[in-house]
Amino acid sequence: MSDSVFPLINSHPFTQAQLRSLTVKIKQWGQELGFAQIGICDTDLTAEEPKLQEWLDKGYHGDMNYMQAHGMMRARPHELHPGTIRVISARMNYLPPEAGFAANLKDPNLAYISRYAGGRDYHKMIRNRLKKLGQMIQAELDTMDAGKTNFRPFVDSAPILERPLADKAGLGWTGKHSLLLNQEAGSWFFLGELFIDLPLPVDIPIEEGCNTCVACIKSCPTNAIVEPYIVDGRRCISYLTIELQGAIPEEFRSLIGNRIYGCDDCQLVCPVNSKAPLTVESDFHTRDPLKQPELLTLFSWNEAEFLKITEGSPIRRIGHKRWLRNIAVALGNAPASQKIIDALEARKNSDEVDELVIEHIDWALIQQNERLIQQSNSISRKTQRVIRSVEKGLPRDA
Ligand code: B12
Ligand code: SF4
Ligand code: SF4
Repeated sequence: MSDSVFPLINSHPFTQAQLRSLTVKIKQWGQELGFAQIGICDTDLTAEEPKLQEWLDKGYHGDMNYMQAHGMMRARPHELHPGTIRVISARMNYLPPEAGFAANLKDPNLAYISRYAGGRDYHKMIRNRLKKLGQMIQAELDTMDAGKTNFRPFVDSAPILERPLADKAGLGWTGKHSLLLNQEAGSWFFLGELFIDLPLPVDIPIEEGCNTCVACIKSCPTNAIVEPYIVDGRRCISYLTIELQGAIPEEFRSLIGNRIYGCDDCQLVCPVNSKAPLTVESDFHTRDPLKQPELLTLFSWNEAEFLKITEGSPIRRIGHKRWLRNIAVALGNAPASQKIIDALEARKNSDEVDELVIEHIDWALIQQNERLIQQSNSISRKTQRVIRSVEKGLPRDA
C-alpha cells in the first residue's frame, strides 16, 4: 500500500504509516487506562436515522424527552462536535464478582439492583479516562510537531447513538435485546466515545452472532423487546424504575417482581454471557449495604441514610421518593407478611412520602392484604374453625 499523505491539522500532514502506528498506540493506551477494548469508526450513521425516527414516532421513548430533543443530531456526531471525523469507541467491563444473580431473584424478600449500579457511577470515571486518552494522543502529536487535535469525550448522557457507533467500530454485534455484545466479552460493559478530528484508519464491524437464539425476547418479564433488536422503552423495567418520574403503570407492577433499580434479565439468559469477564475496576464492585439487601431494610432508610449510602452511585439520581416508590412495588410483590404490612403503614404515615409514594404504598397494601386472605384460605375449613374457637374461647392462649 502506498503511503499516501493526508493534508490535515494545522497544515501538518500525516502519512498512512504514521496514522496506523498512532492507532496501535491509541489501542494500547486504552488498555492501560482500563478499557477492555477500543475501536474506531467514521461518523456516518445515516442508515440508523430512519430506525431512530421510527422508534421515536412509535413513542418508545416514553417520558425520556431527551431522546427526541436534539432531532437527528443523535445520529450525526459531526453536528454535536464540529470537526469530528472519527469516533474512538471504548468499552469498559462492569460485571462485579459474586454477583449472586439467582439467589437474589429467587428470594422475593430481597431487593434486586441491576449489577451495573451497585458501585460507583461510571459517567465521570469513563469520561475522565477518555479525556486522558485524548491528552495522550495530543502528547504524541506534540512529539511529531503535528499541531493540535480537537477531541471531546462522551459517556451515555450526550445525544449520541453509542451502540451503533460501537457496532461500526467493531466492538461487538447488536444483540436481539438491542445491546452490544461479543463472543469474548458478553454484554456486561459500558460504552463511551472520544470524538476526534484525525483521519485514523477505521475498524471492521463484526458479524452478528445471535443466530436462531431468542432467549432474551422470551425472558423479558414485561415483553419490552417487541421485535428482535427493538425495545419499547416504556415497557422496560430499567425505564420504569429509573427513568420514569411518575407512577409506575399498574399493568407492570406485579411483573417487576423484586427489581427495584434496573433489570438484567435479558443479559442473564444470554448464552454469550457465560464467558463474560469480571470487571477489573474495584469501583464497580457492589457496596456492602447493596449486596443481597432485604427489601425492608432498604425501605427503612430515611432520606439522609439513602443519600449517604448511595453517595457517588448511579442510584442516587432517582432520589429517595422514587426509591421508596420502587421498593413499595417490590413489597407489594413479596409474600404476605404482617411485618411488611406494618412497615408499609408506618412509612405511609411518615413525613418523607408524597402522593406518588402513598399511591404505590396503597397498592402494595392491597396486594399484601389480598395475599394474607388467600393464605388463610389455604388453611382447611376445619382448622380455621379450630383457630377461630381458640381465638374466641382461649384469647389468653391464642
Ligand atoms: C435510552 C437508553 C435506554 C432506554 C431505552 C433502551 C433502548 N434500547 O433504546 C432504557 C431506559 C429502557 C435503557 C435500558 C437499559 N440500558 Co440503556 N441506554 C439508553 C441510551 C441513553 C440511548 C439508547 C438509544 O439511543 N435508544 C434509541 C433506540 C432507537 O436505539 P436502539 O435501541 O439502539 O435502536 C436501534 C435498533 O432498534 C436498531 N434496529 C432497528 N431494526 C434493526 C434491525 C437489525 C437487524 C439491527 C441490527 C438493528 C436494528 O436501530 C435503532 C437505531 O439505531 C444509551 C446511551 C447512548 N447515548 O446511546 C444507553 C445504553 C444503550 N444503555 C445501556 C445499558 C447498560 C442499559 C441496561 C442494560 C441498564 C439496566 N441493566 O437496567 C438496560 C437494557 C435494556 C435493553 N434491552 O435495551 C448501555 C448499553 C451497553 C451495551 N453493552 O450495549 C448504553 C450504551 C449506556 C452506556 N454508555 O453504556 N436504556
Ligand atoms: S432490561 Fe429487563 S425489562 Fe428491559 S428489555 Fe431487558 S429483560 Fe426486558
Ligand atoms: S439472548 Fe440470544 S438473541 Fe438475545 S442477545 Fe443473547 S444471543 Fe442474541
